[in-house]
Amino acid sequence: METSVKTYVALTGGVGGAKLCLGLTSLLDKSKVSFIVNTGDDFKHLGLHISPDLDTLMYTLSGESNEDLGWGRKDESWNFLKSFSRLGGDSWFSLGDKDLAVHIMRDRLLSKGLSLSVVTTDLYQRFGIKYSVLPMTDDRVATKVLVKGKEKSFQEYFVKEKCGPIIERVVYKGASEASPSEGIERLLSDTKLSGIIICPSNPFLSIDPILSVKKIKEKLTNLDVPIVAVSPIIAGQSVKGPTSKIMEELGVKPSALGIAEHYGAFISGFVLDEADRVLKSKIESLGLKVLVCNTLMKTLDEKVELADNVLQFVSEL
Ligand code: FO1
Repeated sequence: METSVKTYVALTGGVGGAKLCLGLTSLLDKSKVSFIVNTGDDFKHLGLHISPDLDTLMYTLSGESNEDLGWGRKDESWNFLKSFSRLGGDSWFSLGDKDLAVHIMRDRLLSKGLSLSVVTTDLYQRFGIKYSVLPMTDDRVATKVLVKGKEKSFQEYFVKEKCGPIIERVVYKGASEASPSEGIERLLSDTKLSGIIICPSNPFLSIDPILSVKKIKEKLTNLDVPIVAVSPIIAGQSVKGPTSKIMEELGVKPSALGIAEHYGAFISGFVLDEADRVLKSKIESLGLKVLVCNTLMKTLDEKVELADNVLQFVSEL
């Protein structure tokens, strides 16, 4: 496949998205693929700025991710958390010792007045990652869920309450005032840009927060390149996390079809798993081109294979 004069941008958040990003980086060098990452999950904990999705991608691309947990760092120790908890400290959000070092470093850099984009580039370089990875905004956008008419902070719902409460709506606080982070305009104005890949991340918790930044959505909508989304749902089940549960609660079909309908005309192509082949014609009837392939990325080979299939699909649109 000819990719020498083409560049791609992937939108991602969470572990499923990071897996496809790893596949993409195995095929494309740093001049050909860049990443825009959800920061709606960011919050302050123990006085530190935590950016879960930026860190999940950073740990994944650097081979540092804790694959058992799906977040945090491999070979982690928990001395801080245990000692802190013994002193009566808050321990519902588990900060490992190695992970904590990253949050402290991020916080120190941010407190010097540097933007989240600059700090992210700095941290990624310290992890040996040369790819361009941009938080969706340098402003504060906070994902909140509405439970019994009341807004709840995302991490409280997701981690403390293990996604138990039934949610009525998801809102992105601050989105209307937020601007795209430094660098996004340049990335999306690249004349070599040949496709946008929406990773198999939760649309409501990971992708919509990115699209809630008006200028990002506008810019993407007006681009003349294919936008392809990969389903995070296989056979009606989330590969990881609460996507299908949330979809049901929000009145959206918990299936690849529901995901395709959700993105609708914003995308031009949709990738779904072999297990969902029966949905192909229904999704095509939405006016989308459809690729059916294996989307379950258990091994590195499967991540690379899916990335390759997606790039091929984009080039044919
Ligand atoms: N997820 C959990 O389910 N439990 C945790 O204790 C937890 C700690 C944690 C610490 C740092 C970090 O960057 C992420 C962490 N996550 C934890 C994951 C995270 O809250 C969510 O998976 C994402 O926000 C959803 O993409």
